[in-house]
Amino acid sequence: MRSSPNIIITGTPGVGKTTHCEQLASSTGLTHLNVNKVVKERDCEDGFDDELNSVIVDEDKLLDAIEPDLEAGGQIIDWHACDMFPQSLIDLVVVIRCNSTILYDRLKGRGYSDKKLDENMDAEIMEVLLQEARDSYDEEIVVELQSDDLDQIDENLERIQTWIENWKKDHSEA
Ligand code: DAT
Repeated sequence: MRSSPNIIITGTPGVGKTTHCEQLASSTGLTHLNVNKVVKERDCEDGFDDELNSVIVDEDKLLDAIEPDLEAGGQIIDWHACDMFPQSLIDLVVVIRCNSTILYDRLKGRGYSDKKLDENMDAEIMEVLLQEARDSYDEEIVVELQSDDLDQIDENLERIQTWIENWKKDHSEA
């Protein structure tokens, strides 16, 4: 039994996942599980996609690496995919969304190649991550939150913090 929930914060690159995760971790004491870092540190790479200029992840290795942490609970998973995590270990899935003009500027600012930029813009416009979340988890635990400006970050963090407090109350009474 987990005494603290596991939360996935997912979405297209650039929407604000890491920004949300870092602030949530510092305000709640939960752990920011940055999957990018785990992949590098725990040797979960399975080659490199030259066209997309990004690492290919060995998902089995990644799961093996983080499963004990998920079983312990209190993890905020920061990753641009969500369908690989076992349903039984996930309590909330937050899909962060961003207006496409704003997202374009953020990704351009990161120096993404045109191909990578196009792929990510298409993914956001086609709601790929939202669909993946809805296909992979019960609809009651999937929440879509907008992250175009700083006020929305504050609103989102407040909502998630309240949800965490309620989850902990509900699960301490059992
Ligand atoms: P991700 O982890 O999804 O790739 P990020 O947290 O690194 O995204 O954010 C990308 C950039 O956009 C970063 O410079 C912070 C900025 N940003 C994110 N969410 C924002 C928001 N709601 N308002 C203003 N800037 C935001």
